[in-house]
Amino acid sequence: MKKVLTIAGSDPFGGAGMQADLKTMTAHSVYGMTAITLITSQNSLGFYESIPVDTEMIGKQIDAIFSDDIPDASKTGMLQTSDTIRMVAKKIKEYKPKNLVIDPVMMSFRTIQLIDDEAIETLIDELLPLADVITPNWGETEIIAKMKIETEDDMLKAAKFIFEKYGCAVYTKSTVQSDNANDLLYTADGYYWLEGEKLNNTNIRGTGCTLSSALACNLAKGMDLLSASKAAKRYVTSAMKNDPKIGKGKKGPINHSFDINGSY
Ligand code: PXL
Repeated sequence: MKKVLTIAGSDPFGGAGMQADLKTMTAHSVYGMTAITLITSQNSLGFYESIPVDTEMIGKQIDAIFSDDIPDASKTGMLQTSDTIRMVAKKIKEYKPKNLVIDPVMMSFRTIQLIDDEAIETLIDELLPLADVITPNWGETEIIAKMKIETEDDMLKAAKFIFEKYGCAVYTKSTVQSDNANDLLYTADGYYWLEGEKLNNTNIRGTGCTLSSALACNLAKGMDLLSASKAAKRYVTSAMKNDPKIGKGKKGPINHSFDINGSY
């Protein structure tokens, strides 16, 4: 069985973070492993509080995994502090994980900053150069490329800048104001538009975590980056369309299990 590791935070409501990652891994029939970086208190109504896991303990979780079995792919999610990011970077340099997907979690949409300015700088400087592929959303792509993005041309310019500066492939997601949901994959072999229809769904919580996890699962299974990206986008789109209607809030979760039968 293929194994996939997520190094990410916990969302008790189960829509985002390592809970979304693990559900995605189960839906992809891979064996999920977790190193938890922070614990949050949140639900579909809001984000209340978060506390980072002790830095040494983050390192020890990663040690426990790699000293026993080697994941076929790994992904990182929310890393809240510079100390956390430095520890994760140190462990990545030590274990050199295959198929490393870095979801540079900094911004919710384009407006809400999830980690402080120092952590953003540390993430960009220390983690991005280690990635095989990164999956920034609109706001994160703007921060990393240090430019405003309004058009598809801007997306392409930003992805090219990031690829050339940090040496990682870039999967960047369409802007909210766009009338489609076309994402862009920029790789050493060229760039590809991954076409998608704009959905009017509001249940979009955890879609970024889910996409980066699905991508890691597909890479673990041996798919090439383009096929893995297309399949990951298809999975997230279907999980959004199958709205499980969980919670009172507007931005509810997606249905990670839409294709799991559940009877044994
Ligand atoms: O979607 C980014 C994200 C990732 N991981 C955790 C989160 C969030 C956003 O709230 O809470 C744990």
